[in-house]
Amino acid sequence: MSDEIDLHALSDDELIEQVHQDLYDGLREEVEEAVRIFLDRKWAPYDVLTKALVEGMRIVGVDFRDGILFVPEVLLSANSMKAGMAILQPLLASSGAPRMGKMVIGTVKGDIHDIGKNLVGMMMEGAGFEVIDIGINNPVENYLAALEEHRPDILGMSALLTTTMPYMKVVIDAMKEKGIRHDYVVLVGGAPLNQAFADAVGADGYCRDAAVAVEMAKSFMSQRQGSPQARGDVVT
Ligand code: B1M
Repeated sequence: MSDEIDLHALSDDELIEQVHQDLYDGLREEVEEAVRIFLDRKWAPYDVLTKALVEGMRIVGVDFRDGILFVPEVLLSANSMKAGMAILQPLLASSGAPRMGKMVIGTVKGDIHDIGKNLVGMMMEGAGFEVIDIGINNPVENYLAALEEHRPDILGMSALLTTTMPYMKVVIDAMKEKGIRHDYVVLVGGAPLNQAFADAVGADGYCRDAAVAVEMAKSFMSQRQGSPQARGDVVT
């Protein structure tokens, strides 16, 4: 039982193992305490995020897949993960990086998974992007409205289910129909996606994880800044 363990007394490696266990058991307060201990030990927030929280959730995912864990248990794990992420969020988001651009991001219709999307948002903010998060379960109308309202450089879409990922094409096709597809860089991500899928739906890039999303967004922004559109030239 985790409440019999003094988390402060554990070595770094033991504490990592313990966070994985506490995430698995959905013990929110213990996860929060461990995150604070790592920060007190001068761990980089990104390392706490990836080695403790993301890896812990990966383990939960394996047992969810194998029918060992069920939705109510996984929800507790997810909430514990979110609580840990909330502590890291201001640290990851306030890197003091120069303003890079703007991104609208949301999870597609039918899909309520948001941990990965939130993580991408945090990392993008940390890299200097302004992020407008439109949440989960977004129909195409929400994406189009957010693009019109916020005029971002990048649209990010997240999907975690094989049944919801095809909806990304619905959004991209709607952008084409409105003649606005090329006004935005479209980046997609989520566990079941891959590069071939991103190509097939007409996205500009597939992001395996949040770090790739940041790198890709930066690279597209530097291409855009050198483009005729960015310089205000007339494009024929
Ligand atoms: Co669900 N779930 N879930 N789930 N869930 C998966 C996705 C699943 C793979 C589990 C499994 O079977 N192994 C499986 C999908 C199978 C499939 O489609 N092939 C599944 C299922 C089946 C379901 C339900 C249908 C279960 C049911 O009801 N019977 C149901 C569907 C609900 C719905 O959406 N309509 C469901 C529900 C849930 C919970 C509510 C319990 C909970 C979500 C809580 C929440 O998000 N608030 C949940 C969870 C937690 C998971 C797993 C275990 C973990 C997902 C996660 O948060 N990972 C997941 C297993 C798995 O993925 N292996 C699973 C951690 C996160 C950091 O990673 O989200 O991959 P990830 O994000 C990464 C990258 O993918 C990428 O960067 C992120 C950070 O590095 N990325 C982007 C993601 N989005 C991006 C967007 C970008 C760029 C990069 O834009 C630019």
